[in-house]
Amino acid sequence: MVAAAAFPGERPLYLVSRASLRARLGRHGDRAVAGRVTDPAFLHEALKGGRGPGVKEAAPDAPLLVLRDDDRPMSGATVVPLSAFGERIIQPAVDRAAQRVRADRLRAHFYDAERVLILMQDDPDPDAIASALALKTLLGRTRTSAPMCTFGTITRPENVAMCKILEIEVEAISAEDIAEFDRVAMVDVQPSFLEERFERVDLVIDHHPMEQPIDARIKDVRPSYGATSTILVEYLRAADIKITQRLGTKADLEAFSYLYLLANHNALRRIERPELSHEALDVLAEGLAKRRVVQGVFFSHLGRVETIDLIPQFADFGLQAEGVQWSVVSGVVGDEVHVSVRNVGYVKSAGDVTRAAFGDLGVGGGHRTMAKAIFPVQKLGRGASEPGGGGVCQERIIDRFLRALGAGRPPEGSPS
Ligand SMILES: [Mn+2]
Repeated sequence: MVAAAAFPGERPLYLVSRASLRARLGRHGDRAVAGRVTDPAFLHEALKGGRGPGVKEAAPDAPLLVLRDDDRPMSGATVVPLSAFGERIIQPAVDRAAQRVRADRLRAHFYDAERVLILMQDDPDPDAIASALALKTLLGRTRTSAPMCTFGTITRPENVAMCKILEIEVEAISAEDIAEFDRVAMVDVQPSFLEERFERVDLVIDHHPMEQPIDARIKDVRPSYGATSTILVEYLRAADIKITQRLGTKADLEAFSYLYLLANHNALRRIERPELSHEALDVLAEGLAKRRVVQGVFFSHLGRVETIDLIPQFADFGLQAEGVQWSVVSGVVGDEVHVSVRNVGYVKSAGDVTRAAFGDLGVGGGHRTMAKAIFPVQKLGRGASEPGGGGVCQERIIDRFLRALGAGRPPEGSPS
């Protein structure tokens, strides 16, 4: 099949190889000519004979669109393979249909529940809160029938402030409270990430890689997604009509949109953090240039820094490097080395590894994903505390950290 038209929006003239197809197109009101579509003489004749002003005047410069089984090029024509219809039209439609089924199934599962527990991790972040809010909306629930809960508490002041502004209530509960709910849903977290044990989990929606198999009635874990709230957006879209009709309040959806933006674009970082001075930028530029990535660990020693804040800030940043699971950033403040450690969350505990690596030199420890060590710079050995000893510091920190991680250190010069 070949279609020709002169201008955008103009109806095409179909050049087809079978008379039956021409008849069918004709019955639908389309213009069609049958013949040998690969024969230049036929094309020439067909375009000249084409009724309608556009084609006649434009021939033989009329644009040709060829639709066929393969995408072999054809001179003077744009070829559209039939498979493109599958990729661009059928596949997205199938995805939407599948998502709608998932959303319906999820809502049916919670339909007759008296009280639903929507559980987040111990220190809920904007992604978790947005996801919980989206789920509450999707289920058409209120604060009372589906409270958003955590076993911990929101610690970051900007997250606390944000909840206040958006009038979002996050309840702190304990393990005993689980019994008061007849359904349990987890967002942005998985049962194995929590210390509390559950008799039954109804739903897990998360984007973190699975540490252990998840025992839940419904699970939707997509590690390729940057945020759990992005998964929830698909659910909300799939259930769109019903939501606007009788579910979720406008305020909830507005708060969700705002949080979703934060979770996905990290806009908060820009708002919450002061501007970097030019001196600080120079320090960061050098730290970036001297970075070492060894076995999935981003190392950078910043040398002398004026503000301690720069070290954890840069450690957060290091974790964004491609293929990196750990970020270890150090700097010298006064006569002490400060080391900030971050990890992606599904590896060994940052606190344990940091303590093992530097605990004997001073203090070291922290949480699962964030840790810190502080010790006198002389403790890193000869040369470390002298001017220009940054390289020595870097090397010793790398050695100690990789040993504690159990990764060992590859011989000099081998690819990292
Ligand atoms: Mn998340």
